[in-house]
Amino acid sequence: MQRKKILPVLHKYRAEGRKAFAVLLDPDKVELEHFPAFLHACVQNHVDLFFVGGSLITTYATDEIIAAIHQHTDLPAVLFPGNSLHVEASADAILLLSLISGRNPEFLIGQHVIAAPILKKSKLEILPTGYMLVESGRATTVSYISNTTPIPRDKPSVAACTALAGEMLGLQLIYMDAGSGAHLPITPEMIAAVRQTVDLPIIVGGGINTPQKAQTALQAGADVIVIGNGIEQNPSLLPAIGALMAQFKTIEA
Ligand code: 1GP
Repeated sequence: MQRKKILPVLHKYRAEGRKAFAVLLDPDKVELEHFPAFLHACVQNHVDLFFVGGSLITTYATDEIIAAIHQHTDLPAVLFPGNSLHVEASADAILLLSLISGRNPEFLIGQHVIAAPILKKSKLEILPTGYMLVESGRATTVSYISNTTPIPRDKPSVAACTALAGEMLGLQLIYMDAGSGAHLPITPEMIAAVRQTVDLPIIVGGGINTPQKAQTALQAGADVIVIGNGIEQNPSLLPAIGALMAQFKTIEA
């Protein structure tokens, strides 16, 4: 994916039956010394875009990470913010996340009001995203920080109705997230239920740490898979997922 508007590219991919691979970069975990080599490996292994951020950031090296992405790749850097402090204008786009699985007004609209004038001044592509947190077998940082209850993992219809409401409200993407480092990824049944209910591109992440789990999510209807922890803990996962993505691109493009 060249540096161009992201939403039209995701729609084009979806129309062509292609899938996208996003690597989540947690600014607290990126080692800048080894980062260029990692970025080159991402380019070689069919990564389409980077998500940068998380619900809690302590190092504030996001600008350096984005600069390195732009220096070493042509891939877009998309902010995955935890709150309005996490806006970084040098990125290409921002997932403007409304936490529609929760009932905390601060993450449905509050932080957005604070960020809106800053975003308006920036050149960031705004990606209005219905963010749905799904129970994953243990408490996650995002659930704790956002003070919201995830959707029970065995309730696909709750997820489907939540995504449908998000689509009706005009959101442009759905992000189904089990949370970073989730023990259990989102079930294919839940992904399929959302896929059958909305036309929007669907991003799926949280706990995808094997090619099989990635394939399951993609075959259930994910348009974009997001992997963070899995690659941090097991570098050989990157080429394994790259090989999987190559299959999807070759077979279905
Ligand atoms: C978390 O979806 C992302 O918000 C990625 O999760 O770190 O578990 O891959 P992992």
